[in-house]
Amino acid sequence: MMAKRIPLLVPDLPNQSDLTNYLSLIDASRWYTNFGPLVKRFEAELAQEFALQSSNVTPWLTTVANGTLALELALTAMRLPTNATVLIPAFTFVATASAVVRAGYKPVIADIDVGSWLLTPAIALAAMKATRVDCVLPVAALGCPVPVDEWDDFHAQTGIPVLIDAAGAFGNQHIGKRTVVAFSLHATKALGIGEGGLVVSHDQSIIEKVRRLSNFGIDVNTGYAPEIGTNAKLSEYHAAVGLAALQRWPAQRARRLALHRQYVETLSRHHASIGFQIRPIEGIYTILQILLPLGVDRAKVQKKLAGNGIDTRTWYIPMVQESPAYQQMVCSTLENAQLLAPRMLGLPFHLDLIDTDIERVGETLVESLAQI
Ligand code: T4K
Repeated sequence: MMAKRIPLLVPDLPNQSDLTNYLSLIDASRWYTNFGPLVKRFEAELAQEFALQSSNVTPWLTTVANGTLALELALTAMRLPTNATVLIPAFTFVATASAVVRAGYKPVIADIDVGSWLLTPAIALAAMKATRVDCVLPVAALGCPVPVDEWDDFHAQTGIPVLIDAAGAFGNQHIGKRTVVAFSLHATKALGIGEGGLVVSHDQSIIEKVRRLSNFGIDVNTGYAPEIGTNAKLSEYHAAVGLAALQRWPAQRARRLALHRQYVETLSRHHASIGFQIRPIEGIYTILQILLPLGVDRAKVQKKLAGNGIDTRTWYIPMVQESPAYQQMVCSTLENAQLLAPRMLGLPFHLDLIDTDIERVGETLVESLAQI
């Protein structure tokens, strides 16, 4: 008999009963979008959440329709020079690069650190010797937070603005004094609301500009549009899901922290040669991508796991520069990214997993590695 299927990712959003009260508020107000009361309340509660993380200093923030638009509008608001080049890592979701192009700039692709799988200030400084860099866009890859203090120092030292793509790092990523941070609230993220995004910064003017850009560029005080914007507003329905999601957040957060710790411990116990991204063990993640031992055929491991009902896939692979649209945009050798990518394998990681599922993933991996 085929073993029970273990799916790769199961989103965890509020259910119908969690939403009822908020939907009643929409029915009563007859207000559905355009910065309505639930969007404002959701933003206020999110701001409190960030204040808790940063010693009670509340940053400015604005919601948008998704994480890709959060990046695109933040880049537009940062007023980079015409034809600016924006440094991004090779190891990221393609939306990082597409947001740069859609904002009117040129992405330049750099390598990642071999341990954290992140673009670091040291890599950015090295890239700047080979190419012009007007902005750096480090990515919190697979939810691993980007060290904001180091990027604040980078900005102070070089004057180059830094936008952090923290699409998958809500709950992990701090904001920093000088950085602008974009989050995704997509269904697959820790605080999922279906589709949604967020731009957060201590720079009030950037956030006000992103908000204006998300509303066609219109200044609500004058009715005129000083610049060309788009429609990237969050609806009241999405805000309702967001408010319900925030109610569940402390409990879901604790469950995700425990899941990550248990998973890493179980896999390490099963097979010492499995590698991990160096990221805080006390983190809130929705993706776990391991590093197979050198020389192992990933396709064979995937086949073996699939035969035991275990879903796998690779995240951010093919890498950005491997897509035809971005092939010309590499600025230096991508040695680490190219060494690591063929060994990466995404395993099931979600809150429906029970202890025996995690054990089964570990045992099947050990068997497949022994056979290959
Ligand atoms: N920057 C970075 C670094 C990002 O990772 C992302 C998005 C962005 C920017 C842009 O943010 P958004 O504009 O998306 O807000 C998924 C997500 O759609 C995407 O949000 C995410 N990163 C990316 C890493 O993954 P796909 O095309 O790989 O998703 P898909 O449809 O294959 O689903 C992934 C898994 O989740 C599957 O196993 C199926 C399961 N799933 C998915 C959905 C949507 C469900 O079970 N139910 C669902 O409703 O992009």
